[in-house]
Amino acid sequence: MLTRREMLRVSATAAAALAVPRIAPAAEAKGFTLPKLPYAVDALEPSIDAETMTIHHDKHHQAYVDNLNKALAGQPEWLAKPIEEVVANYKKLPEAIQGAVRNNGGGHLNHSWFWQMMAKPGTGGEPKGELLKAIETSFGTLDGFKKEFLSAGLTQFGSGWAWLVVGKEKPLAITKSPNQDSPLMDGGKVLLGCDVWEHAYYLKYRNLRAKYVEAWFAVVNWNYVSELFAKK
Ligand code: MN3
Repeated sequence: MLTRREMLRVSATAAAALAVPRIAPAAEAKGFTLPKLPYAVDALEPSIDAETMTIHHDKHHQAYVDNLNKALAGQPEWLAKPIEEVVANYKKLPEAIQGAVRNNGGGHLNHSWFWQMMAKPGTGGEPKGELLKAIETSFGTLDGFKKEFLSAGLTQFGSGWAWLVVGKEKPLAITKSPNQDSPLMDGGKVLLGCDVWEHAYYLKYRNLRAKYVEAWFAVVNWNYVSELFAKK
């Protein structure tokens, strides 16, 4: 049996809950969330199998998001910033959390780009116009680009990424980075990135990273790369 005082408290709480919908104010930082894939998990087959896509997106990318939110739990103003801003400025954070934000913020940003930089085979278009001109000026031909990009992916020792970025001497340049480091951390402008961590290919390609990157070229979303290039 509830005492009269307890009953009053219970009903007062219930009334308050009814009267005041508990909606968090817009300014309250909720942290980062996992973006939805822009296609079905099997859309990029045969280049990328559905199981790899599912684990890569639902588990690996989710973990970067969760760990980034944990690392920034005491920094609500940082939780409200665009992820690009967090990654570009992580060295302004307290030293104790810089490493976690570098790894997990980089992971969140790189993967958020990566999903959009791919498209169902036959739907991503081909480089044309100004982008094609820039590729030819920088690498001779589209095949020249692919060769150099593949080489960056293969010579990245251990986990990391191969990147196509806006160049300094030529219009475009190819770089690579270890772990989840992002060219944005050094002010680079990213146009295309390929995840060469084993988690991106090992289920299907085992140790054959070259086979994965070659197959990956068939699902590059050149339409998206062109949009980024136009905004560079
Ligand atoms: Mn990955």
